[in-house]
Amino acid sequence: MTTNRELPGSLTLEQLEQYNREGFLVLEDLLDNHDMEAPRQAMMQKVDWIADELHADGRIADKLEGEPFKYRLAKLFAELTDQDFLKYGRSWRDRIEGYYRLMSNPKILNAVESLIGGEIFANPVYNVRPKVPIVAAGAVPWHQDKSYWPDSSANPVITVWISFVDATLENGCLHIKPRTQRKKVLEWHAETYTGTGYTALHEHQLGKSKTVELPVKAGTAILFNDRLIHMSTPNGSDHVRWSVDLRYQSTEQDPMVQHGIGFLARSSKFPNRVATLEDWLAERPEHEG
Ligand SMILES: O=C(O)CCC(=O)C(=O)O
Repeated sequence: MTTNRELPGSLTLEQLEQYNREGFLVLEDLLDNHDMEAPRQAMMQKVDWIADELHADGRIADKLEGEPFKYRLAKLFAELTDQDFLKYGRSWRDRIEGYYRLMSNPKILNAVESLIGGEIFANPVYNVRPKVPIVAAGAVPWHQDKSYWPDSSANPVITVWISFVDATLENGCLHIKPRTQRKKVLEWHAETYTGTGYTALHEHQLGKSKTVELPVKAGTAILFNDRLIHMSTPNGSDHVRWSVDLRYQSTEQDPMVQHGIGFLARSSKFPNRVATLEDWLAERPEHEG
């Protein structure tokens, strides 16, 4: 492994080269249990709220409080429909402390710094994804993320996708098309299969590019940019495929306020302006000191 101490951030030269050539990079075990604890608590808090509501509405008899993280949400909805689930959204973007802790995690920011430098803005588009077996919208069609913000000048936007349980072929891990990050943004359509309006590409637009399946252990991060073509398959398991996809860009770029309020996550030029938890909870993109 070549290490080069002159390089900013935590990635090695080989990792940078792999990212630049293939358009993605897998960082095995980037996060440990300690890093994952606060965001996992945030996910469990939301599941508590959902269980309380379903119980109060008489939809479930048991809130299944003792069920492990991996199973509880799947079991809560086992006798309900995917429409019941989609009431809570196909992915979640709540402002709960654990998500700020995750998005500000230095291990993540160090890796991102290698790609875009040390002035880092956390893009407003971040998703907590509880991919539940019964919900068709858990599977995401082939797409480029850029199709969700075609008019934004922000480039590149880096996705950091992190699994919170082992992501497997059975529970619907990520699949990507290497080297497609250099493609222009392809014409997309809204899929009709899940009814939730994912942007999607037709099979014929994928050309002959090969597919790489990315089963990964919990705590592993997959980095890619917003032109790389990717998808995920349905969850055929008995548990939830929990993951998050976070996004980062350089501070000079369009903050994409039409998608929400992101925040200044790291700055060596203006360290006092980095958003605190309180700023983030109040939807302030920077700390005003
Ligand atoms: O997590 C998934 O299943 C899909 C993620 C995705 O499409 C994304 O991060 O852009």
